[in-house]
Amino acid sequence: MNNRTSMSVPKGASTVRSVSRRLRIAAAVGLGALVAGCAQDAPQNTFDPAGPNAQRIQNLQVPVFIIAGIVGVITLSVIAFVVWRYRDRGQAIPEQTHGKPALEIGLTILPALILIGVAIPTVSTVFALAETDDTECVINVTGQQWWWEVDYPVQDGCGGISAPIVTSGQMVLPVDTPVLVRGTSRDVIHSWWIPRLNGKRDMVPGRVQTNRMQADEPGIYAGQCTEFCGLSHANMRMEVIALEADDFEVWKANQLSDYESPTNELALAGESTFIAQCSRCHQVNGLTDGDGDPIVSRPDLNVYSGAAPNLSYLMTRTTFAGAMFDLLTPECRADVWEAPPDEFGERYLEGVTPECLNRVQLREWLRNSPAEKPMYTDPNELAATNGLPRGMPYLALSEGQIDELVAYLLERK
Ligand code: HEC
Ligand SMILES: [Cu+2]
Repeated sequence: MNNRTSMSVPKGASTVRSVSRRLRIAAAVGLGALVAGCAQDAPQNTFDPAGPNAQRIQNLQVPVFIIAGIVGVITLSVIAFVVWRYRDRGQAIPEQTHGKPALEIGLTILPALILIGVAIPTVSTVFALAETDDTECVINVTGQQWWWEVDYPVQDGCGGISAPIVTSGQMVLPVDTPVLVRGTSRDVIHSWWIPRLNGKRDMVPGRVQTNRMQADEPGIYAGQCTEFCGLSHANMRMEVIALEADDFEVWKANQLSDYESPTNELALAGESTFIAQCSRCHQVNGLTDGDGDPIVSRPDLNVYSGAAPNLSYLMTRTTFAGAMFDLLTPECRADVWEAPPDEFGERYLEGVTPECLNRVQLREWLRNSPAEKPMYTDPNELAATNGLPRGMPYLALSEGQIDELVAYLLERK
């Protein structure tokens, strides 16, 4: 007994020291994470709204956070005080009592009032966020493992769209315009989330869910799939690109421009290689065969989800493969990301120039895409997907074919 007491003193002291050290480390890490999370240049900062829907969420989450914080601090302080003040010092057990109606009723009514105070703005915000009546433009998104297809149906909205536009990874929209996003999925449940523009919206196979997008300023608004959707879930990203109205007109015109035949020999060889190796999955609008007949891709027969990105204007976007990789070199990418709002449109519309193309990454992708973006944990899984690949398969291309394909793709804008 004596022995144990005398030993427990130094041991207890060192435990207290190491606990307080751990607490200090935890506090430092926590504070660091908080500061990093709130940094203005964090592209997915939900506390930095850039459009009316995100602003509504902000107007709700800040007061709720403060109320919850105050309640939390009071509750924890009272607990700490009681634990310390009435700790066991060998005193007699106090007289046991039962029931204190005033306190019980009071402590029921008070939290109920607080919850009602939080519920009223919460419910009204939920309804306000679901509002899409004022939208002026329709853009569809379809999730699949592991990228988003974005398409623009023919409409008078968005300044008028005369033929369907299909792209991937980046949703381009006019600034200051409320846009109706209609979303669904071709395989499993995904979730569309652009934190600076709006809350999350699950995209469910067989359903169409809506989300209102509106950006106050030109620029890039990053997001990522937020519903676990399989192996490469973490690599399923997306970006909303907001452009001034006149820049948006230029973008639209580019997306509907006629097919341009390759301008040099390498790219011409690339066209044939593309037809032989890629066109069964990837559409390039306006591409024709020897007889002048249009070449129509059949991803429905060749990919499990039934779709592959449209590559007609690949070089008008700045990322690829579910916005996982940059089509731009780091310097050129920084140029676009850091452009001030009034210069952003011009930079973005330049697209990918030969000097700016991230050749290394694009070549890696063509060399062996499943090695770049994990698509199967086990190749036997192919049996589970009807023998069709999920994502882009390994195609055993030669370095020469890759040279040709890069030259060909570089002109797709
Ligand atoms: C069996 C179908 C299939 C074939 C054949 C195929 N791909 Fe793909 N490819 C895909 C799918 C599916 C994706 C989307 C993968 C992802 O992002 O996870 C993709 C993505 C891409 C992307 C990124 C596009 C974007 O906007 O994100 C490029 C570039 C590409 N493929 C080029 C090629 C080229 C060049 C060939 C021919 C050598 C080719 N692919 C052959 C299915 C295919
Ligand atoms: Cu997903």
